Amino acid sequence: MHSYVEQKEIKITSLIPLDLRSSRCFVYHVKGLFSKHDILNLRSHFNKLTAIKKEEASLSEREKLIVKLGGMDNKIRMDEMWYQPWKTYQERISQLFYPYSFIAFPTMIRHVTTEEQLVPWHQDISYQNLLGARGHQGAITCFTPLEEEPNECSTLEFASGDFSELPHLPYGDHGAKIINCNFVSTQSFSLSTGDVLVFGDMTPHRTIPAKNGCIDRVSLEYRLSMKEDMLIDKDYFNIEKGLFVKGNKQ
Ligand SMILES: O=C(O)CCC(=O)C(=O)O
Ligand SMILES: [Fe+2]
Repeated sequence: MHSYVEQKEIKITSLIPLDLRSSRCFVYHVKGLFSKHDILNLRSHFNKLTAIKKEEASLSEREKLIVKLGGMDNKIRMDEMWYQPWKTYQERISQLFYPYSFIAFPTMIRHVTTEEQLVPWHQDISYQNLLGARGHQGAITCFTPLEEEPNECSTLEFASGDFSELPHLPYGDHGAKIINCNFVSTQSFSLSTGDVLVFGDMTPHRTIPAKNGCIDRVSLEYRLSMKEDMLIDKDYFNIEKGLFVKGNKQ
């Protein structure tokens, strides 16, 4: 039983799998999970894809809301390039995350630019619950900034403690916000390019601006599940094999 949110810095040279199953409330700062080159390459890709603004009218209502919150339209999200960093250190990464081997496809790509887009205190399980039968239980998130200086951009803040599911209410355009968020202690991390934050679906977190007040940030949110939690007919990227697959849960 964990009585606190784990705050551990893990070096990628470790081949010991992260302890991801004993609690759904943890956060790890994994240093150098991805190659800096891959991450900056993805950032250039992002810049190219977003250089031409898409006509709002061609988007579905769901896409419009995602875009309003800083997310990207489906065409950009469907690009398989976003999974490339997982292939470079494939073997050691898949050992580190085992048995979380399936990343939901497509992934969330977020460009936070305004205060309204700062995500309020929440647990990811509450967003998964909003998806009903198409939501995942027990998924873990791998927050990955596509930035050269992540500490000069908005980041995530985490509540310390061991929490079960907390009551949420909708907040502005955001689907869920923890009602009582007077947390006793919180923590944030100093990230370098290629570092990620890995956390459970019960870990309370929110977006905060950088120390210098800057909000602007591009990041990816990979959500990983175990084989038994995959949804039927949903697409995933299998990190052990480096291939896209369909979920086959009955
Ligand atoms: O990118 C952000 O600021 C919020 C991300 C988040 O809540 C998540 O990845 O679960
Ligand atoms: Fe979240």
